[in-house]
Amino acid sequence: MKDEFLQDVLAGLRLPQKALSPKYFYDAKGSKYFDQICELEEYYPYRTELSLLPEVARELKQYFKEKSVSSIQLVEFGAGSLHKVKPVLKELTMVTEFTAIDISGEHLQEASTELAASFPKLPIKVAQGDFTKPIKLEVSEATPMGFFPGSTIGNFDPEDAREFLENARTTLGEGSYMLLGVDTKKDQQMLEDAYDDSRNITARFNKNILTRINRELNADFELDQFEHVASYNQQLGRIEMHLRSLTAQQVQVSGETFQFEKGETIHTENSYKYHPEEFDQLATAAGWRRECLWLAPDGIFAVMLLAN
Ligand code: AVJ
Repeated sequence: MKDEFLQDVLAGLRLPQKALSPKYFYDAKGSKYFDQICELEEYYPYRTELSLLPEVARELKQYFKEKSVSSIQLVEFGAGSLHKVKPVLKELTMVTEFTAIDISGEHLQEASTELAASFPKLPIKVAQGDFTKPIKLEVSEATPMGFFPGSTIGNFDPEDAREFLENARTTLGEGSYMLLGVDTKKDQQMLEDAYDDSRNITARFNKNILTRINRELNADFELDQFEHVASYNQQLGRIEMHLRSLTAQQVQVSGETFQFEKGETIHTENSYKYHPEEFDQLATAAGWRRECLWLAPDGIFAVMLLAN
């Protein structure tokens, strides 16, 4: 696991456009920073989706009643703090089991203990694994429904997003459903403010990946020699986060030397934004059909139900 982290980091820093995978943001400290991001006024995706979910879940309950679906196995992909599943479980009473899949075990174990306290009768399982690949679920009579909130799908390039949706369809199987949160295209300033907040929490979140590399991979990044950059790439429909070198400098990682020019960046994250119709095309290409769409006021965030 650690070796994989090292290999990924070395490979990323050898690229002409240096890059690191955003999945490495989430060590204990990074997960805490992300929770703080979710509290920010500027970071609209978290609160907007959270306020949509009770209504979504009430309507889903009606929808499944009409379809005579009486029990649901809910499967959260890339589960972190498990905040989002609570309003769903509260309203969608036909959920008879809950499985959370994620790569980072610690944070999730803690969160699942807390969830169990709120839903003492619900069987809760935690599965550690790569949720982007097909996974073997335990056999169940209940109808599987995937849950992928927070616009986490925005971290994938569209082609990888399609592949993820296809793999999720394999994991969940025939007759399953998928409930997804997708961030939408909107005013550029609003997008950029969400990823470059005035309290600099996102900057700290971004730079924390260097702290983690220093600690875990024997590196010597100097944090104050890099600055946080977040900008909307209109052409590609994505927010890009980078760490920009303020000087010409050298950095050692596990004995290998990396050269930075002044102004050169490490690309740390993409966060794709989709018009709902654009996303429909992606879902269709992955073998799903979109059944329902819930839009937040002014269309600033979308929740969708896909069926298979
Ligand atoms: C967890 C991927 C949904 O892209 O909005 C938040 C991560 N990065 N602020 C996002 C993130 C900077 C977030 N996702």
